[in-house]
Amino acid sequence: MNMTDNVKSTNKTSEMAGADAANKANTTQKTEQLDSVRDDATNEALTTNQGVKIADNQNSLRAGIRGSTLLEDFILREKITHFDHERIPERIVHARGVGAHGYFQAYEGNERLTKAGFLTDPTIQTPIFVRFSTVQGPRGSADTVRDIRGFAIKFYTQEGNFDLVGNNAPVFFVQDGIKFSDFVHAVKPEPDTEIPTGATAHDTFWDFVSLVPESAHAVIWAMSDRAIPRNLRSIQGFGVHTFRLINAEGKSHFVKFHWTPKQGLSALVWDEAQKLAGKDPDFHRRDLYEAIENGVYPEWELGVQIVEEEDEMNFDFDLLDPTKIIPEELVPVTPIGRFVLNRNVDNFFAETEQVAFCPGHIVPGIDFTNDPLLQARLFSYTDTQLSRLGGPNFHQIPINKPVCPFHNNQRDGIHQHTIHKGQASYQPNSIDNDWPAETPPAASNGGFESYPEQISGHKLRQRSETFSDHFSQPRLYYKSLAPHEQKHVVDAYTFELSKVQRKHIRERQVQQILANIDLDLARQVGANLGIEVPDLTLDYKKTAVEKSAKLSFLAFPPQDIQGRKVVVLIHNLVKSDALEAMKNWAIKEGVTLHLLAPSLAPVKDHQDSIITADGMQMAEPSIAYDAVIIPDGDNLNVVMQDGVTRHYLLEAYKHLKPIAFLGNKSDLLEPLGLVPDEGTLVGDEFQPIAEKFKNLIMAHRVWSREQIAAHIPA
Ligand code: HDE
Repeated sequence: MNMTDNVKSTNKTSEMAGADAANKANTTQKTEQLDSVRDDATNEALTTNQGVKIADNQNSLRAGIRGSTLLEDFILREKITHFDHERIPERIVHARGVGAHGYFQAYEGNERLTKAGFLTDPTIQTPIFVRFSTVQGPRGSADTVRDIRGFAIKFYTQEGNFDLVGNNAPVFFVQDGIKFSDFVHAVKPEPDTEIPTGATAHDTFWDFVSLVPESAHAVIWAMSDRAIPRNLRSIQGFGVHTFRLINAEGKSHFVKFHWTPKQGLSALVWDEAQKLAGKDPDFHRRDLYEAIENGVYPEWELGVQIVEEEDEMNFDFDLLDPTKIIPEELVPVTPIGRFVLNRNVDNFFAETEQVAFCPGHIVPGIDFTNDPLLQARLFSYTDTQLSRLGGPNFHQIPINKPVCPFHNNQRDGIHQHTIHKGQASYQPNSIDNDWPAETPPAASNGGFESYPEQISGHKLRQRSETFSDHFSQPRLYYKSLAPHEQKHVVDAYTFELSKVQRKHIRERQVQQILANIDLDLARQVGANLGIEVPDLTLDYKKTAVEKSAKLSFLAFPPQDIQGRKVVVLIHNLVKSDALEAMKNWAIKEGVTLHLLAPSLAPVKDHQDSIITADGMQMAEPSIAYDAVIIPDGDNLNVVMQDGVTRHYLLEAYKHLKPIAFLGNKSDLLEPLGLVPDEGTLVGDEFQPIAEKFKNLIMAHRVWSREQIAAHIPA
């Protein structure tokens, strides 16, 4: 195949990821991908929902050719009635989401912790369904807003469904479920105007959190890079609450669940996040979908922090307090398994929208603790499905159905799918020999038994004194970040609070919350907002850990650059020889390479051969890519007069992306007022700089450029 043919065959899906993906991509034509996969597409008659064949699907039944429509038209009525009810209430929180299927596989040696079969048998691949979400925005809101991400996993185990309904932050905004609806009302769009969509930068949110110091820890996570992830493949997940694992001998350990992406952690820069919200509101869901379609299967390692029961009270915070982490210096994370997402949904509504998670879905070998937030969640999730999915039978919807058998005496109700047979729908019964019968608890495969925790005390509405330190851990978080991450936190508080109309709310947040977290943080934000921070000598509580390595992104570098996206800006007279080397490199590294031209008009290379572009620069902005390559060409100086191309380069530079100039053309930066630096590579050919380029992409951003980039207009 000559070079030009090769380039011609490039399309959006053909340059993809790793050996697997390369094979897959080579055999998958774009046209095939566009083919429908519905199973009734041939030889099936169009019918009503009652199975009646439809003779005319174009015209309603009329009284005369120009007469009124007849109420009798059962086909029209059925069709419209169904359509009228196609939308169901969206989730009150976490409405915007995207899901995918995959599997979980346990590592060896977990028996000492739990008897749960899916966690102890490393030969089983347990099917899972994961749904990622934002919290604040409605179902149609943008993906890249600043928000905590939900990360819910349904494990379809042989002992029943286990739902790990977590977030990408390890702490929550309130300590007690009775405050949840107050928090959500404050964070949601304000009730009088329904503004803002998908944002916390408004008065009611900051009013609430500045009055509720227990929120300080979750808020600082939300003000950090954690809340603007680059994609959903590179976020960590946390179970937040302390749970129990129970082994076959009935011994309990406290655990906190963590899951960490093999891809490493990475974030957008705030300017990118805001622009993407307009230019590609589906940025995260598109990325996840494309990665899975292209065989770049995202993977996480599931781990637990394990605390012996007798150590429960040995920390300077309460294990039951969901606003606290256990620093990994005190209790490291023990890996217990891994999971992979390898299949996209066939139908968004049926799967992603109808999936119903509930922290109360657990299996023998796992149990709850008395965390007052968790206890309230156990009620809320099933309750919310009653209005969202229309009744108590939502477990019969295919995406929610256990894969193991389930039998009981629950009957009827809205949307009952099962035709139950027989007379006895109660227990005990003698008519059916008492079936279905109870299963006593056992070391394995037994019935569920709650951990017999001893409980005593008075009935009261009171929070334990051990829940009262609200500032040590946000301080720990801030102190543990790298300098550039700390700066992003300062910028985020500044941006958000600048949008708050009421001065007293801004002041309260800076003077009473931030000053208690860290005076330096408060002063920086205060200086930006014109708020004085008094010279306080705060009585900082001394804690066992003052800095924790595993809180910064720097602790989670990627192992490779699989699934990253690199753009090549092609143009007329481009020296296309270099494209071959780039293409081979992209396949080897599992990188998506997109050739973008100034327009969709055919591009002719230096040998007058046509190169097919994957898209045009205006429609596929640099914010959607990880790095940029400018190949050489005799027309380059003319191309660089174009506003779109200039902006392309300017933005890529501002957003700290690696840029490679072939033909040693880094002087193209000069007219834009930009200076070459360690993130701008030059070379005659691509091959000699390929390894350096890879390393820059691995580092994700050229952080050393950040100070200079701040002076570039957005
Ligand atoms: Fe949720 N939460 N939540 N939440 N939550 C819901 O359930 C709730 C909390 C989380 O992709 C709702 O089915 C209460 C913590 C995720 O479908 C609702 C409290 C954490 C998702 C609900 C909390 C979460 C939800 C809305 C405090 C992290 C999306 C629709 C007592 C550990 C799941 C639904 C999906 C969804 C209630 C606090 C995570 C209303 C009452 C803490 C990831 O039931």
